[in-house]
Amino acid sequence: MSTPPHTVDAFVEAFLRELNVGQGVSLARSSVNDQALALARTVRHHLMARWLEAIATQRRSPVKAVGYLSAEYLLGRQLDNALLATDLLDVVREGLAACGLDLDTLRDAELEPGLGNGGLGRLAACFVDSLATMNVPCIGYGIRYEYGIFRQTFVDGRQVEQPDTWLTLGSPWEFPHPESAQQVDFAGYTETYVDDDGQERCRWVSGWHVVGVPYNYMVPGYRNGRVNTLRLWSARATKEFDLEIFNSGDYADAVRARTFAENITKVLYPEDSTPQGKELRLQQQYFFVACSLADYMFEVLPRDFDMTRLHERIVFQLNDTHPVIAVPEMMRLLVDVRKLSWDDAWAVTQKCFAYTCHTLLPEALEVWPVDLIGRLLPRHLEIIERINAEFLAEVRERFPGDELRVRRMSIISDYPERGVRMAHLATVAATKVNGVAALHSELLRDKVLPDFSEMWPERFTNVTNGVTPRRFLKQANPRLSDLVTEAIGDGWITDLDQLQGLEPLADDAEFRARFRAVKRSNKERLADLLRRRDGYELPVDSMLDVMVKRLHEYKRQSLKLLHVVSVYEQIVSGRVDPASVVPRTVVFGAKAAPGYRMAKETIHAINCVSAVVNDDPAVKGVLSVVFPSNYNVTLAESLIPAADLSEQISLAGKEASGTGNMKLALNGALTIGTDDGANVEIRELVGDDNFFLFGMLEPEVATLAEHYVPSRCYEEDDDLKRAIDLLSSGAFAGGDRTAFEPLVSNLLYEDRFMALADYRSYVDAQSRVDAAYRDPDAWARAAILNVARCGFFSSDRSMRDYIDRIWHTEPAPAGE
Ligand code: B1H
Repeated sequence: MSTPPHTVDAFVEAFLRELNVGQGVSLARSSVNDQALALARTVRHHLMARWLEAIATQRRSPVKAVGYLSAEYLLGRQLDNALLATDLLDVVREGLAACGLDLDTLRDAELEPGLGNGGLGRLAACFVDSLATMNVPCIGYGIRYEYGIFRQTFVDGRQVEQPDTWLTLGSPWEFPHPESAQQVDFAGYTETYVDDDGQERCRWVSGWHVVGVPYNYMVPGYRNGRVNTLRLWSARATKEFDLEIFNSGDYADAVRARTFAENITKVLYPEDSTPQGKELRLQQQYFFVACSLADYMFEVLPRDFDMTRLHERIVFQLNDTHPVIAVPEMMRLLVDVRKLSWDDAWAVTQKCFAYTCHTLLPEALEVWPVDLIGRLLPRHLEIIERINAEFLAEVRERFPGDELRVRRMSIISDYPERGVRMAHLATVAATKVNGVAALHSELLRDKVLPDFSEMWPERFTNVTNGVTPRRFLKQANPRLSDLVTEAIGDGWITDLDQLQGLEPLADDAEFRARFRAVKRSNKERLADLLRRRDGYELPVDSMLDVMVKRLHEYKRQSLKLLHVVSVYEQIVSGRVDPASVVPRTVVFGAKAAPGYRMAKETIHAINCVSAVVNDDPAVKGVLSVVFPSNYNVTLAESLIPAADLSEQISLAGKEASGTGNMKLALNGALTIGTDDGANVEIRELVGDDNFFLFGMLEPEVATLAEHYVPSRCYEEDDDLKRAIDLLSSGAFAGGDRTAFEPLVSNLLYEDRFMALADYRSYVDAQSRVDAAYRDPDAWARAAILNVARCGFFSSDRSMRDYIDRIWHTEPAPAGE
């Protein structure tokens, strides 16, 4: 198969054929959806030949591959990415115009696959993009959720979740392969038996099973001809279920059984950082890793492959603890199925896994009840118990007589109930354990897993996160990309350090003027979108102050809200002359987990404040607050390029890394931020003068935590008191004084993430922001330096670090 020619005529011909033959409609009678599907299919043809080639080469060649195991991939729209990778943008725009069609309209018809919650899922998408661009063989394994992250709507300012029906009109980017389905067992019991050569062995007699059908997605590298694969699994009822329907008197019951099986991949858990002990979630986790390991070990590798050499062909990266059940699953496959000895199997398994931790919040470390694992995966529980027994024997040998340490380190905890600590299991099994930013990796070593890092210091490492410059600069910000390319050439697209070449231009007045014009036109583009999408009037002349991320108390959207209320209060009370205020538009974008009460209260408060502020003539032209609903990758691509100020204000020591912080800085926003996560590295690189630092440092946080009384901050700071009093006064809730009671009480009497303690420092830093923004030219200079100095945050660099420090893989021979 060959790649179609890169001409407008060839495109038009292929597009019309797809429309007529693929969709079965004429151009004249086709709907936008018909056209969008036909367009996608036409574009994907350009990647097809390369894809087949990459798959064939990988089967033939012995190059070690990366198996990225992730419960989430937040991919964003596929069409733009494919146009970029194939360099077809101009051809397609022109070809469609010749057919009387508009590319942007068709683009907007695509619903993004929202198969992730936030940063962790988007990181996985950036990583597979980078690996393809770097020509490194990788299979991304995950789950094809029928409903991805919920669609957020606001009703009376409150979040209401709607199902994300991204598949209803069909997804042209996926390729189902039912012939490669895998069976996945659950429940039942284990028994010993004597096999043919007289050996006593164990086997698992399962209670029920489902099949996993893989759906392949193309992961194109940037104009390098490589296409890797993302393989997402979908659960189906097995033939036995069908037979049951046939035989059963109770048809409805049998159909229910089918639904039960297919429920496994029905919906993404809309949780972020607070996993709940949901059985279905454990089923999802096991389902996808069981499919993935069997797929790689028994389908991708030759049938007779010597499994003692498995680590020469694959390394599985565990994206947080969600796929960690893969560890006992690999042991089961090697010992029970392939009949390796336990010791040989463990030696290989330990070389095949590496583990990335993404959190510092203790409640986000998954612990599965032993009872649940025993019921759902009885053989895996036995395997975990044996791994633990051998591990604890090693601990006792290293630290004789230290039974407290043994209890702290045990994979199985006793309290509050018997549970399997998945982070411990991962750490015991992994060749390497990494955090996602320098500070996070340090805290991970010293505070989260100190006993483990003492025992195995060489096992711990850091890989600072990164973001793909293709999607988040080249594609999302075409105007800035063009300006950069005109100045330094286009090598930055695959070698982001080249942005350093912009440094001298920060001192070039003409370049600064052009940079400012780009920012402004990005704001205009955003204003157009928000007008159509949410009915907001975005003042394009004001500072665009952006806080976009999942809603979580540790991220402290409430602190940002207190700042907004303070500014508003000072103007309406007459203490500050509006003419002296730097005009600002504050943009929030955030989804709250549906069961997260305080997060939802915060959303409600932001919307209520927004409604009053935007309607008050006293602050017109000076302060406005916009909160477009349903923040997702697509919206991020319009918002980030328009931002002036990036809010990264988590309590120090709580945000593992952050990646929005990188995207915003790379697009020329200045950061106001705490000394947390990757902010630390951003500040080091861009320089103190080009970053607004505030707030306690992590050690201060740890000290204050011992005696923190938030209400004292309220009593002692007059501006804070006025802001909180105004919030409680009913002024933003039609006179209802109880409207924000849960939020306000939480801040005054609990404030686990110390928003009030950092308030003074934060508003002072905001005054420095205002002062800096008054000099637009100096601001532009600082913004350009942010762009020039953020090359480090390319996910290509992250991948290089994983390769050097963890995977030890190589790029595939090109075009073999
Ligand atoms: C991150 C998660 C997460 N850390 C549980 N942990 C989830 C945990 O559905 N769940 O149960 C979902 C997500 N997500 C984020 O990962 C960190 O908070 C960010 O700081 C980090 O940048 C990102 C990528 O490393």
